[in-house]
Amino acid sequence: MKRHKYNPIITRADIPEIGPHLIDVSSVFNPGAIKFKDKYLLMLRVQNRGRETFLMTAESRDGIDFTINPKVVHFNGIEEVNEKIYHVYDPRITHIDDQYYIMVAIDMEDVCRLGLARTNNFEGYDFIGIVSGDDNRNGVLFPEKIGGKYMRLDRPNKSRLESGLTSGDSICLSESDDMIKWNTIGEVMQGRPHYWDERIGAGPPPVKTHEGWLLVYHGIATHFAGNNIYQAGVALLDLENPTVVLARSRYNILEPRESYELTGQVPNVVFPGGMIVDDYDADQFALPDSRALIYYGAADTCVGLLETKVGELVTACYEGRESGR
Ligand code: BMA
Repeated sequence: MKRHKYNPIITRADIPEIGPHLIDVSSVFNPGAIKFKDKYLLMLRVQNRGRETFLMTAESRDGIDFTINPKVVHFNGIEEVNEKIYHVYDPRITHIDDQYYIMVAIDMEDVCRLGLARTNNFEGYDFIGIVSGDDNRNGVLFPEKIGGKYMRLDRPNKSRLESGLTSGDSICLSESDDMIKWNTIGEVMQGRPHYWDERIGAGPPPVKTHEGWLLVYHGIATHFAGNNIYQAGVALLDLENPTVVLARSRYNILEPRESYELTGQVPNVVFPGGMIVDDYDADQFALPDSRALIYYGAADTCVGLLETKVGELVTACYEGRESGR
């Protein structure tokens, strides 16, 4: 994984001022990413000085140099949700057929749920609904149906931490016919106690390769006095049955090391939410030699970019295995 030399590629100074709420904002982080009409598009989580959350988009021709669109994303219909919504954040974008789906975490009273919105132009957005009942986050849709069903990875928040916040240590697979009602099929991966990924959650939506579904995920190492270190790793899931993990990185592929990752609103965080692969074959399998760009939030403060190749990520899944591949 190579950090881009222009990192952090987006900081709060890049956010255009939009009165009255977005003036001299505090932070921009945890973007979703997708290719849209030959452009690289990010959906950014922007936080103002009132600790209020906004989503904004940014576009680029090369995936590196982004221009932020000076308007706030609104999901039409979200106002019909009957409960108080505090924050809509951490968007993950998946292209399925002719639509782009945006899965978000939504903070409500004492609970975080998944919400889903749809667009075909990144100008207007329809809110599809709240799509998880239980306390859940880190939802990502697969880019195609498997066995005739829509599929997603999610991360039920099963443990309540001392801070009162909830978190989780397993990524699950759910299926749906309509993207609204989801049934959990099973557990995909658990956190590995004592190692770098004690608690886990999916990162960007999985990428199809001939070796399996390539999943970049985040892992949290819990340390003394609540110091959590957010890192990134990678795994390969079976193409037909993604509850089966074919390989999983023993080592992280990214950990906080640079000053903008170590210091900020939440120190020691790298949080990948978007991955753009340039080249696919005719059956929509990512090519091993293709460039892969991974966008991540750094310290809940700014946006970083990593560059690698699909094949290198696949290799990282097997690295450190005693018996080799
Ligand atoms: C997670 C999410 C992310 C955030 C991370 C570190 O639980 O809230 O949005 O980046 O914590 O604060």
